[in-house]
Amino acid sequence: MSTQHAFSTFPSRFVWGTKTAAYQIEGAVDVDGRGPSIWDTFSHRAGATRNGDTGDIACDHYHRMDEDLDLLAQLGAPAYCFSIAWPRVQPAGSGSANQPGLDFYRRLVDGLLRRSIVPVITLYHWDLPQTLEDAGGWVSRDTVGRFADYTEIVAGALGDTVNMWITLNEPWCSAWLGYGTGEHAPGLRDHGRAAAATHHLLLAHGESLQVLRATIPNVAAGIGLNLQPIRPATDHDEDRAASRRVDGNLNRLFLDPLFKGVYPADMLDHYSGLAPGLAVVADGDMDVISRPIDFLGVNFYTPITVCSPARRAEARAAGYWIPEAASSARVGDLNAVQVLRPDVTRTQMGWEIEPGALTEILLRVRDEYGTLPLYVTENGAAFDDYVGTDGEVRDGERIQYIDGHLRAVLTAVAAGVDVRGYFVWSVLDNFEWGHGFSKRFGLTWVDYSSGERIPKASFFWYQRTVRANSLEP
Ligand code: IFM
Repeated sequence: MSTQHAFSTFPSRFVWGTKTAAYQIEGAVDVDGRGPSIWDTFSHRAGATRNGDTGDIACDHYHRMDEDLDLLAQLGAPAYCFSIAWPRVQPAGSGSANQPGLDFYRRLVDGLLRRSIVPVITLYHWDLPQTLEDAGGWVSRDTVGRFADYTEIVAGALGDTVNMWITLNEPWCSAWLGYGTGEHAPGLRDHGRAAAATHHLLLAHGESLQVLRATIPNVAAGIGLNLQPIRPATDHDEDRAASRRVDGNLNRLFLDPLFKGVYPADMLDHYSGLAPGLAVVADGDMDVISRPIDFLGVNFYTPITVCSPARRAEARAAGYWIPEAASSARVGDLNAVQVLRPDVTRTQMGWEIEPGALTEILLRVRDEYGTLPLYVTENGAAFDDYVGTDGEVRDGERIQYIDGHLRAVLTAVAAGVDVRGYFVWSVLDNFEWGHGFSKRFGLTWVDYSSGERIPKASFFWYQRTVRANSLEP
């Protein structure tokens, strides 16, 4: 066997998949008893999203489910991860189930199984029922109990045929973009509330985990985190301290409680003056949060480089770009500024492409948090795709991006990390939150006026890769 061949072939039981989220694709927001979510409210607020786009129709997946299932079958990736819209199942976030909502997901699961595709469920991908937000949302401890009840309903309805469950997708985004920077629903800008939301989300994960275990024999349950290596712009102590703070907020604030049962001391200290902040932690909570999980989902897109605000001039002199807008939306009160490397290719999101950073994060999770099965539950890229005059979408940059990151996965596997699978974000172009429909992440082009789906070149490339279980040299 040649070195090249050994290096580009994946483990024999490697799970290939794609992933979507309910609000980004389903549309049909007022159909069959679905209640409003925080994203319905937020996206209809003037100026909240690019061009005022909303998920009212999105990819109309709710009505085009069969067509999308056939598309997934054509793709041939044996797993598909989708999220359940909580307000479809419990329109006001509590009380009895809305049967038509559950029926929709039953049809989806059955349709996947008929096509020999393994369903993977995310219980929460950001669409909190608006009624719960009106009562305090994730800042309120009460939402934790509501999430456990909702888990019980969904697990009871679908647990007979679905084995792999993700409790929360990227709780950092729910807490810090939703309650901290205001870029996401519900659009609040209050770091004290973001810290409290962080805790309640993690607690909800732990309670949900227990419900899943009690309801589904042999369940495989985990959580999906957006993890990013954070680099200091220079070796200067102040830049290193800034990068450590951002790492604390983005990575350790979630990894430490989940795996070590404690919040990082520097983050506790940093947020101690905020109300309600992490003062909401009660006795016993950390035991709930650190209940063992069966796998960790790693969502990875890009690394981040930061400098201390006092050292912008030095960072510029070192060659970094510091656009005014890049200041600190993401790294808000952390006394750090995001800087951009000028010599790096970016996606349409402006995100630096560095596949090696995925290897780095996978190794770090193993080295600092222990060996457990890992799945890359999201990875992909937005580019400025277009349909050519011949009707084809030639997205070579996306192929290159995914190929590079798959090679990064193989490097981690070769280093002994237990990476069990990889899910492309996403199978369809879809509603990219605050960016509306302006960013296309799909393996499939979606014409938002007609609903037509056109598989891109990356779709056929991924199809070949999955079939071969290896990368083309
Ligand atoms: O579209 C999102 C997804 O909902 C969560 N993870 C990142 C993706 C790309 O921004």
